[in-house]
Amino acid sequence: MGRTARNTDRAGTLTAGPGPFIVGILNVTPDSFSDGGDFLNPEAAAEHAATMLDEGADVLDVGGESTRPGSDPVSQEEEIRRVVPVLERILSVRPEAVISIDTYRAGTATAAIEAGASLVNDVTALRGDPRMVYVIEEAAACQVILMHMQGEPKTMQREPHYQDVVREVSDFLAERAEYAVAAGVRPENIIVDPGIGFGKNLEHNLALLHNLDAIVDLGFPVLIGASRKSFIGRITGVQLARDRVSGTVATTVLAYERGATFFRVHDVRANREALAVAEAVLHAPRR
Ligand code: HH2
Repeated sequence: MGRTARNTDRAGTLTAGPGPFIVGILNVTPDSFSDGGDFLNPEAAAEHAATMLDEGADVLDVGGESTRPGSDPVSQEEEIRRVVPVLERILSVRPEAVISIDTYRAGTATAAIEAGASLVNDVTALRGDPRMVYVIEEAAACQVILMHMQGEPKTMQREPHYQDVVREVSDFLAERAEYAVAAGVRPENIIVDPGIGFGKNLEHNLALLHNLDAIVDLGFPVLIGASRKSFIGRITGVQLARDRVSGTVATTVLAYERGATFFRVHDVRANREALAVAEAVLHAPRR
């Protein structure tokens, strides 16, 4: 059996359990906001991947283009050149790894699926490349993360504006999920994400986290990607992104209590431990 088939079989059962699932971030980029340049070479990337798996990551999200505010896009060729050797390397040493590809380009997703990825993390929610929905639909067991973003990375933080951020984000995600299903994507393969920090100011991020039930009520598993983001620095005063672990853990626990089940994080161990404690408390009997 080929690697794709094996991984997609496993991906099909990934969300069958209740979670929570930790998605470890692996940025193969020179310019990501907190770990840019750390894992550009496939060996260093595979080593970090193995550490995250050992610390309890359920999925590894591999990205070859930074989407931080103000970032510039790279070409599809460059993106593929960055991520495919890393996927191959990880799967050669850890064949059990479940890998997500963080891309909005159909060509990159196809190359990554061929190399063994079984999830596609699309920050444009299938708007970035009209062929993407068919890539997902054809790889029948491939899961897709549909994320909300207002604007595009280059300019999205200039003046994000909403009448009602919670309603607008949940309506958008409902519409994108409907679009995917109409094109043949299986509903059970869809994960939705409010896109913390993507065209949102502090107040917008807090409103989404506090009212997460509106997104959970859409009926799809919800992913939260708040790890080390600048709104945590705004609240805590912690300047260095890699030092924002405690603030990140607070978002993980609160979002889990509100029904999110996927957590895209840099610091796997801290978030895994916090979730274990949160799960234990939430499963204790109530009187
Ligand atoms: N955030 C980032 C990138 N991809 N994908 C989803 N689904 N949700 C997110 O919140 C999300 C995401 C940005 O974080 P990071 O990968 O650490 O940085 P960069 O975009 O600079 O590589």
